[in-house]
Amino acid sequence: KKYHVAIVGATGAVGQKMLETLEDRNFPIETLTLLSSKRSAGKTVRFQDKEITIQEATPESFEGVDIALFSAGGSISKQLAPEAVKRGAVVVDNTSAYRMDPNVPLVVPEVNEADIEKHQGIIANPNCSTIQMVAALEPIRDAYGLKRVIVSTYQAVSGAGNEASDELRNQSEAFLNEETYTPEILPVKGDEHHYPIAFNALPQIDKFEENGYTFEEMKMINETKKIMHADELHVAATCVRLPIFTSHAESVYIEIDQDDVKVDEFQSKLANAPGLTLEDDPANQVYPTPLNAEGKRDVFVGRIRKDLDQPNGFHLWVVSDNLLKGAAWNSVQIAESIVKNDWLQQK
Ligand code: 11C
Repeated sequence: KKYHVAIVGATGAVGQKMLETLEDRNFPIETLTLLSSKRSAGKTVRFQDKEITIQEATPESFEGVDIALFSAGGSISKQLAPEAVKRGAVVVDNTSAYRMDPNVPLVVPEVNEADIEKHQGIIANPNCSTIQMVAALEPIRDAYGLKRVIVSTYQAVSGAGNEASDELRNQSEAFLNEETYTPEILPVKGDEHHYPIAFNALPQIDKFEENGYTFEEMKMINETKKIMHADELHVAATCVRLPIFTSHAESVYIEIDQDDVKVDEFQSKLANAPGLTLEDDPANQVYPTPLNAEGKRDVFVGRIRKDLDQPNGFHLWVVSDNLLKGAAWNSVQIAESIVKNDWLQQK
């Protein structure tokens, strides 16, 4: 069986990776409809040796669509995802619009694939930095229980879209040429102040909330609890943007429910888990890096150490391509699960 698939936001950083991933995975597509804002409509894109013209997304665009992958910003999802559902499509939404809605499953297939079945038309794809962390935590939680997570992130600019990547490239050139430049996008497009990202580190991703955490940090906290079905888990996050084009890295400190777990046991749980690659051999300087993870679908884990004071504490370093497992690949994985399990209809 083949399906009518639509991508909303086909020209964006994630939309482009969705196209590549559907092609790489040979997803069973009968018809592919590419949708965007009015501004990008009319452009053409190559898919499996065919030129496809991008159309402006309207409610009627979803007539006959089976699966719609949305990645065009929260307001477009709010406006058009219900229209797609009304017309019989299942929506996999890669924005934060519906993630915390109790009627919407928030899914990382390695952690909670079964939640997809309960969908009422929309399934949410989590935030990129959350996805790679929970994929690494799940085998540990499953084996030893999990009490606390404290994460600091080292995030790539492509998380903020193609224009943030352009800003890093242009600023870096200007900086090296000793030319002046005016930051315009980062840390957050539309916020009051902008700071250089080239040769810098910005401890702000998304806007600040009243509690002093940024929205990105609150996404990591709230989404982790929802995906892992663990309201009682303690999670704290500090999210930082670095001058990296692709792949987020994370330093994660965790406390498990057991005191006597050895590092090699812990490593073997991660080495055998789906979607994870263990790269952890300090004697030979083997550990994950963002450049190495780029273009790969797995989540890479290394630098695993026991805390020196806390008997149930471990430190790990988690790296993944933010546009693939963090976005496009996780969405396509959800779509593959829907098709494989025949979960297109709402229960
Ligand atoms: C970033 N994590 O790196 C963000 C991008 O909620 O899907 C992903 C935004 C989201 O800026």
